Amino acid sequence: MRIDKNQINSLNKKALPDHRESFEYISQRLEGKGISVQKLVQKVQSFQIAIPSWALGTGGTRFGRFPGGGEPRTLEEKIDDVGLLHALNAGSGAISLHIPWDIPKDIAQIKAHAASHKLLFDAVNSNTFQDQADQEHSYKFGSLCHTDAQVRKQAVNHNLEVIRHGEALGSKSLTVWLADGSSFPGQMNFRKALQRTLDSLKEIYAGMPDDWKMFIEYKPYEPYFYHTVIQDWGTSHLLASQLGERAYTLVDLGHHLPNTNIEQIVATLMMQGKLGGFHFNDSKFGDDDLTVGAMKPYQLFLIFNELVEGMQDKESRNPYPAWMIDASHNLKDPMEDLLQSVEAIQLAYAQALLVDRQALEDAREANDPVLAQEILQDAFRTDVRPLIAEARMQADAALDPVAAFRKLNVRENLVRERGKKSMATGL
Ligand SMILES: [Mn+2]
Repeated sequence: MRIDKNQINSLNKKALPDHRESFEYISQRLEGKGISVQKLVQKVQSFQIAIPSWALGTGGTRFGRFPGGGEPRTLEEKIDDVGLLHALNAGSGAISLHIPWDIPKDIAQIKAHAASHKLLFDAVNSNTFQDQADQEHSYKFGSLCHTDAQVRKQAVNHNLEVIRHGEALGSKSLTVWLADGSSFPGQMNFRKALQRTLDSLKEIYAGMPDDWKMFIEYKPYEPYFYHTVIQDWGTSHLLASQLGERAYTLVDLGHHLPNTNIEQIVATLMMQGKLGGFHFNDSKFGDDDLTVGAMKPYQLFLIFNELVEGMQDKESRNPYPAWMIDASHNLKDPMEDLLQSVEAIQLAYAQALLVDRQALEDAREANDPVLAQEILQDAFRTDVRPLIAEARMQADAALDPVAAFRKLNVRENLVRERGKKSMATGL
C-alpha cells in the first residue's frame, strides 16, 4: 500500500479550519515573544527520527505475543511501512536495520526502494544476544566478553559483516548493544569481562570505514540480572574514550534504573563531545519500551532542554546526534504507536526550542530557582501541537497522522495484502 498525496490533502482540507484557528493563536503568542514561528516550523521539519525495523511488528513479552496481522514479512515490506509513516508525518525519514534479519539480497533494488519512499538508512544494529541456527558458537555466556576467544572472534566477525551490509546501503554508523553479563555473583570476572569487551570492540572499530561512527549502548540489567558488562553511561563512555574519536555513547531512555537523572547524563556526555545517539521510548518500571512521552513527558522535555542547549552551543564538540525510536508494542498497532512516538519527540523538541535561554541563564546566575522553574514550565506548558501539525502540512503530510492512518484504513489494507498471520522478524 502507498499513500497518495491527494488522499492526505483531502483529509487535511476537512481539518483545516480548526487547524488555522489554533495555529494563528499560537503564532500570535510566540511572535509576540519575539520567536519566529516559521523558523520553528522549519526546525521541526528537519528533525528526522529513524524507525527501527524491529518496531514494525508486534513485540510482546516473554509471556505472550498478540499480533494484529499485516506485519511486514520482508525487508522491502519493512521499508514500505516506514514509507507509510513518513508519508503521514514527514518526520520518519530513515530506517535502522537489524542484522541478520534485514540482510539485503539485492543492494541496488533495496536502495532504490528506500529512495522511492524518500528514506535513508540510519545506524545498523548487530545482534549477539541470541544464537542463530547456522552459527558455530553459542552466546549463552556472552559474546564480545566471552571467555573463549573463538566465541569473541565470531561476535567480532558478525559486527564486521553488519558494517559491510550497512556500508553497501549508505549507513554511516554501527550501534552495538550487548546483552553480555552474568546472573549470579561470582559467575564472571568483572575486570576480565570488561577488558575482553574493550579488546573485541577495538577490532570492530578498526574495521569501520573512516567516516563511520560507533555507538555503544549501555543497560544496567536484563537479560542478565546480576551484572551487565556495559552497565551505565560511565562504562560506555570509558569504552568510547579508549576506542577513539569516532566512538560514542548511545543513550536509550529505558536503560536506566528508576529516577536516574537522564538529562544530566545528556549534558555530561555533550560536554565531553561523546553523545552519539538516542533511543527514544518511555517506561514506568524498567526497559518497558512504551510509547515515547506516554509516561513522563516532562522528563522528555527536560532531556530535550539539554539536547537543544548542547546543540546550540557553538563551542560544543559534540556531533549532531542520531535519533531513533527503540520501542516495542504488545497492545497497540505498532504503526500507530510509532506515529504517537514521533509526535511526542517533536513536541518535546519544539517546547525545548521555546525556552528563553538567556533568561534561564540569568536566573541560574542569580540563584533564582523559582524563576528558572517558571521559564522551563512556561515552555513545557505551551501547547505546540498546532506548530507540529503545521510543519507536517507544509511538508505534504497529514495534519493528524493517527486519524489519517485510520481513515485511510492502512492496517486493513496491509492485512489484505500480507495476511492476518504475517509475522515480522527481528523483534
Ligand atoms: Mn536501544
